[in-house]
Amino acid sequence: MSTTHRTACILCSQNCGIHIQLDEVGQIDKITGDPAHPVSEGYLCQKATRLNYYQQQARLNSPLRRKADGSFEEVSWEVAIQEIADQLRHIRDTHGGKTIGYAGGGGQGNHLGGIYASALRTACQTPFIYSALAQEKTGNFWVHGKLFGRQNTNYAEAVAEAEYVLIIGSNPLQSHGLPKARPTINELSRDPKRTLVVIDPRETETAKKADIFLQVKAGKDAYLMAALLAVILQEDLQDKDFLANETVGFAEIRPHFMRIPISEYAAIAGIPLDKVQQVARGMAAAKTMAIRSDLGIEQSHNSTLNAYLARLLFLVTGNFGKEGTNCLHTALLPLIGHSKSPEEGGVVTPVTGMQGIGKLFPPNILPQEIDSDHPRRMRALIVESANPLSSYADIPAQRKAYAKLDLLVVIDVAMTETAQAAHYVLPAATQFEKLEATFFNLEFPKNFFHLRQPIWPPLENTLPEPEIHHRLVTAMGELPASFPVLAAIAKIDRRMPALRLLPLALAVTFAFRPRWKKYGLLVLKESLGKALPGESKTAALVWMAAHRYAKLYPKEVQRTGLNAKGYALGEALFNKIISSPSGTLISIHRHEDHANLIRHKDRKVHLAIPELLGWLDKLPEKALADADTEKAFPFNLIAGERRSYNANAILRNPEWRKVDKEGALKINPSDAEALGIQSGDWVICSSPVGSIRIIAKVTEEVPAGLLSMPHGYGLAYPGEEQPERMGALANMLTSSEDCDPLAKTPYHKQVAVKLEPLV
Ligand SMILES: Nc1nc2c(c(=O)[nH]1)N[C@H]1C(S)=C(S)[C@@H](COP(=O)(O)OP(=O)(O)OC[C@H]3O[C@@H](n4cnc5c(=O)[nH]c(N)nc54)[C@H](O)[C@@H]3O)O[C@H]1N2
Ligand SMILES: Nc1nc2c(c(=O)[nH]1)N[C@H]1C(S)=C(S)[C@@H](COP(=O)(O)OP(=O)(O)OC[C@H]3O[C@@H](n4cnc5c(=O)[nH]c(N)nc54)[C@H](O)[C@@H]3O)O[C@H]1N2
Ligand code: SF4
Ligand SMILES: [Mo]
Repeated sequence: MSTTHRTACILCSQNCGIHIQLDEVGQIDKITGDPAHPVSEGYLCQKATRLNYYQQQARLNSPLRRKADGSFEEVSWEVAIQEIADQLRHIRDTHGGKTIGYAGGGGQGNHLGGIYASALRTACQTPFIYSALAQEKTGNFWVHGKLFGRQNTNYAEAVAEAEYVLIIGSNPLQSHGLPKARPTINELSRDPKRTLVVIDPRETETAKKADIFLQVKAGKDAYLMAALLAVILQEDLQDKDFLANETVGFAEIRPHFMRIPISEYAAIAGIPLDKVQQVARGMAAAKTMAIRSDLGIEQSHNSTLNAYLARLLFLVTGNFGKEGTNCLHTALLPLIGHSKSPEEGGVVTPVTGMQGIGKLFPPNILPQEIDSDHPRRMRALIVESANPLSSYADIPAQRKAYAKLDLLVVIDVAMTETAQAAHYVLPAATQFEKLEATFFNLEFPKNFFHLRQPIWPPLENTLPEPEIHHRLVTAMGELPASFPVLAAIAKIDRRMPALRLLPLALAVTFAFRPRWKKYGLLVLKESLGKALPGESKTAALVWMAAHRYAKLYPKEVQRTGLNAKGYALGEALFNKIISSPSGTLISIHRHEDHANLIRHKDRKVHLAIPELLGWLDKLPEKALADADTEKAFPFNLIAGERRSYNANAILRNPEWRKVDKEGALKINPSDAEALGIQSGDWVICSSPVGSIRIIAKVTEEVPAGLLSMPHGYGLAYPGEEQPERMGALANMLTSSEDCDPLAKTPYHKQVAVKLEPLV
């Protein structure tokens, strides 16, 4: 008999709700959109229908240990866990916890494991989480800390409602990044009363839908955004009421824009002056405006400054906190934290002295943190649900550095490039074999959460990550494996939650065993978790999060239809979540309360960021410096475009791709002609770091001098004999040092390369 299961797509942060239909033998028959999902409402893109290539891929199914000759041998879980735990304890006790690093923690569909990993990090005494987010969003987070008071404030963009929409450095028709991206953009494009402006150096699918397309010179967005702001302020078009009532610091920022030579900056950005004026005036005049930005300005020159300027554009025009604009949102559990600056006593890394942003550290400094003579260089690295040797910058430098680690542990579902370099590889259950969720619930005014039940049991000899972390912590001697008394109390507690027996029992336990308190999440998993129905043990975390959220936002939670108060509201929210297989609303906010989400004490936006205003003032000098360095490697490569058939490094079997199997390098016809290259030719693309072989596609989509290759290609797969069918790894070309001075986010969108035909 066939069965249908409700879950979510795990290939991008939208996590669209899906139905997976299984045939009689339990294999995937059909994948369709789930109309009951509160945000995606049945929407799907072409990638989701290929999820069988995730669940049915060549899997890891035994812990592996590296032998002296470099090959791997299978070992039991007991042996692997004890040996890893002993080594971690030894490194911690000999060199200090700060010589241990943790990388990854969750991709596009799985965040529970990474949160349970906090217990392992506590046992290791390390504050160092290296994350993919710290190679894209940390510049934004730093700016949010200054503007809104905390680095873990974030905003939703009302692209579906706004009258005027500016998309800068993003291609939602391919990458999504907003709910139901394709119909949303198509509707906006068709509506004569609304305006879509796209800023991109490439004529993308989204740019083709734009009313106004500003084909900016790659890496020059800071000049363009500064010019847009300068037009608004020099023509006195700013929203004076909003600035007076809801912000502070406008008088400080204004002079920096009043002196900007608009036509010069427009010329540097490659945009005619009248277009700059048209867009600036259009934004100022629009009743509502939303701005959506992404990697095109984050993994790009002036990254952190870009983040600031993009936000100032909606702030000075008063498009913040109102319907149809950019609005802060809440989160069931924030994905990130807030790091103190080094001056305030915030932790910095031993070798490079890098500060945390949002409690995260940037992958770009990893090679230097490891490959060093510093006594507190990194000696152990635990990689979970990430593949640094494909997705972090500068694979050659990383490879060299990882060889110097005393311990590299990889927790993954597949034999990745990073796993191949590890001392131990631990096989995880897939995201459809365990309870899972993401904290990509980033919406306003209505926010939601989707807890997904497993469809299959874990493949034999694999484990869900929370179990792996618990076993490691236990083997390190930090915590028992189980808590029978608490588990018994939890059973009663679930029958009569109003008595609050479990919180009381936990408080008493931690009073007698203070050491256990810092592992509270694991204790909760083994007590409350065991009393939850089905395979929901790790929902203990969601229980905690639901109580926290209901306490912080009681009215907003009640508006979703829950008639309870205080502790009972937390219970009601938790029950709503675990009994909603398609996901459910967790809050309904009101725009009139929006200012409460600003974390500065005065509930105002603090516009002035002196560090970035200083950076803005120096842009003219930077333009001159850039002009000198563009000779030896004459092309500018966009190293990591989102296309129809790439999904980060999640799907490894190249068969999953229906088109663009080799992951072509796009090149303008004039450049192709000058080099004697035609579509389908193989070329060598080199940077100062390394070189790749890649197939060329001649297209007007990129202007002369610009090249574009996809992200997520070049992954090894068992049985795949022809390496060219897998495409090329973009990060063979990127340098770990080519990054933003403040956030250390890589310049993946501006990699200087040269090209030669392959003969
Ligand atoms: N199909 C697919 N979708 C995905 C993913 C995937 O792997 N595949 N990954 C997901 C993830 S993790 C992320 S972070 C998002 C990223 O989503 P996006 O940021 O939208 O995707 P990208 O294609 O990397 O880059 C966006 C755009 O930046 C443009 N760009 C390049 N250089 C510049 C520049 O100098 N200035 C400006 N203004 N634009 C520039 C590129 O031409 C491109 O159109 O996508 C998510 N969605
Ligand atoms: N040059 C260049 N580099 C880039 C980018 C670019 O545009 N250009 N984009 C960057 C961006 S925005 C991002 S987000 C990163 C993404 O890069 P990563 O953070 O490395 O994440 P993924 O590519 O999603 O890889 C996820 C890994 O998780 C594994 N996995 C899947 N399910 C599970 C599971 O349930 N448990 C465990 N333990 N493992 C699992 C997969 O097999 C895969 O190896 O890449 C970045 N790298
Ligand atoms: S890849 Fe497509 S179907 Fe999957 S979550 Fe993203 S937008 Fe939805
Ligand atoms: Mo990303």
